[in-house]
Amino acid sequence: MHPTAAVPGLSGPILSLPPTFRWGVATSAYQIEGAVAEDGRTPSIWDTFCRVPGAVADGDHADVACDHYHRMPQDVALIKDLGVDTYRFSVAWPRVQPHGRGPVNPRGMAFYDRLVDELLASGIDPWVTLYHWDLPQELEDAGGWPVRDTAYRFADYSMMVFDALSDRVDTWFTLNEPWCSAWLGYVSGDHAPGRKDFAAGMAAKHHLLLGHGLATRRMRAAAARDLQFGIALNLAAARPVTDTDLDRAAARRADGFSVRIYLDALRYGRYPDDVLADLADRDVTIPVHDGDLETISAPIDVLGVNFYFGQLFSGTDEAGNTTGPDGMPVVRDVPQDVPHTAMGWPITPDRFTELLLRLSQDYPDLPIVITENGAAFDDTADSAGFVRDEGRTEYLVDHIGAVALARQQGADIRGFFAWSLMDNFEWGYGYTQRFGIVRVDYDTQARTPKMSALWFRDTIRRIRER
Ligand code: IFM
Repeated sequence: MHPTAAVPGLSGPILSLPPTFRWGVATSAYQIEGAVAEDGRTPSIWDTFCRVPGAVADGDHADVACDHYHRMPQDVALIKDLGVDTYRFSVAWPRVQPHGRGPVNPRGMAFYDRLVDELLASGIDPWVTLYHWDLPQELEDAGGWPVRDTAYRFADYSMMVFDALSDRVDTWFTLNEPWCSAWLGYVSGDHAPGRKDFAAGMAAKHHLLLGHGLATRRMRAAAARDLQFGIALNLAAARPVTDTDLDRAAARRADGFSVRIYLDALRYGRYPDDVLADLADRDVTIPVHDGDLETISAPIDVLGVNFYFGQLFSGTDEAGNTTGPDGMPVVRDVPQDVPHTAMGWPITPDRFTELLLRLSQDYPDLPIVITENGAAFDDTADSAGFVRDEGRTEYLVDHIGAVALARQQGADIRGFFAWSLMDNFEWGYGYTQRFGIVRVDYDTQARTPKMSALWFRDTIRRIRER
């Protein structure tokens, strides 16, 4: 840790967080591991997508990324130095079950076995995410998430990991941000596998949730001790830009496709009527079989909330049209006059509090953990590699404060995980965006905690000591 960096003090609502509050850092396999062709790993959809010209900024890929696969013990030591109690990582499906079906790959699984042991030996709780977007390419070749069988393949794979690690891992998240897998992967085509097919995206969404339900049921039934199961969702905080009927309808549609289509299914075993009606207007139906929604709504113990920004929606485009080129109602994300991160994302901590309170009201009796929150900024490192990342630090101060405010108003929020432990491969943005609280020098693979990491460490310590 940089010894001399002056970091902002601790004040405001953050001080109300209890000493028992859980603190962690999060990563995902494809974004940090590298070693994409080692020990029997096969290509995932992201390995393939990265080779598509123009798909990823600068033609980047994650063949090496942060080289975490080879530097894992040092990275665990880094996590320990941050003083967090938990590390949330994901398992690479093509590493542990290279063909997406069939037997376990013992060499791939051994990596996660060692990681879990290293974490526990360092006093850090391992929290596993089973799927953070790296579908084995062979399963995509067989149709990917739009195909029902993929849900069953996911449940089998989940059990494989569960059998290997559940003697030591207490908390299991099935999917990370299924909205991204379905929408960015199959509707907009911005993420792997890069398809642009609305109906396929809706089928993918349903099969992702079905896979979650199948895996959750099977893991819970097999659990030999008390474990926690959950899912991590990126939830839009959608508000109309004005109070007109048109803008309110646009916000309702955005909310329906990003929040309620997931949480109504997961909590109440139903898809919202208004979303089904919107889909019917497009001649799209969700391929629901008898019993699917019951499976999807298998009880969970924790909701992971990933939050980055809130949005304002308008029902008219910039020219004033109310229907788009596809003949569908306009749902326009309106630029906001607030500071933005390097991703161009508006900084809206108040919307975080608003979202958390809304979740507690609409989906009560479900403990929440903030499984991701953080920001990319254009970092400048000094000659020692230290980054005085005031913007990121301020972002964390404001967003952890927003969480504390929601808690004070009754939301049951149990922990906060910074995204991300270290700079990493930011999907379509390649290495152009840095989300880490620890800097990675990609030439040398040196890791240097930034000012935000020091602030995070000091905050955790002070809250625990109170
Ligand atoms: O880097 C991603 C992560 O993989 C999923 N949630 C959002 C982060 C920032 O874009």
